[in-house]
Amino acid sequence: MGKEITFVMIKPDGVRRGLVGEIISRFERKGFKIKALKMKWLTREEAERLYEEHKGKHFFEDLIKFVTSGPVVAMLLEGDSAVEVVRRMIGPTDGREAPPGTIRGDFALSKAENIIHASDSKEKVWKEASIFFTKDEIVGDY
Ligand code: FUP
Repeated sequence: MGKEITFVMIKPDGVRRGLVGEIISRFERKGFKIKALKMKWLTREEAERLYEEHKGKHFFEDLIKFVTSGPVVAMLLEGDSAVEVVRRMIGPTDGREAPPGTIRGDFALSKAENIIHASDSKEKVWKEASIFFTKDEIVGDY
């Protein structure tokens, strides 16, 4: 509860399909404040750091290839219970099962290529954010 920051990344499929504006718009309309925003093409090392917890799993290699296949758009969003609320807005991992109204439910038909990533715990937010942002790239209150 209370004011919180979360990390979100629009994956290469979301960028390629021209969904950046649509996705940012959903978060803005919901009431989240953008605290940092950047487009970046991840290196293999950065991608491996982002998905460290999945190292060794059968889908890891494909996941790294996919997430480094084009630029991504990363952002920090601030708002009440941001981690939990944003996770609910993106929906479950598999786009085929994600309910309509969620970002994955509306735009993804795959488990591997599912448009968007968002931190699933407060502990992960700064670990993931530090791959993209330095402290001075996060804006103050406005
Ligand atoms: P999520 O937190 O919903 O992004 O999902 P996970 O952290 O479980 O997985 C991270 C990414 O790995 C997913 F976005 C897509 C990919 N993945 C697969 O390709 N196959 C799987 O079986 C599980 C995950």
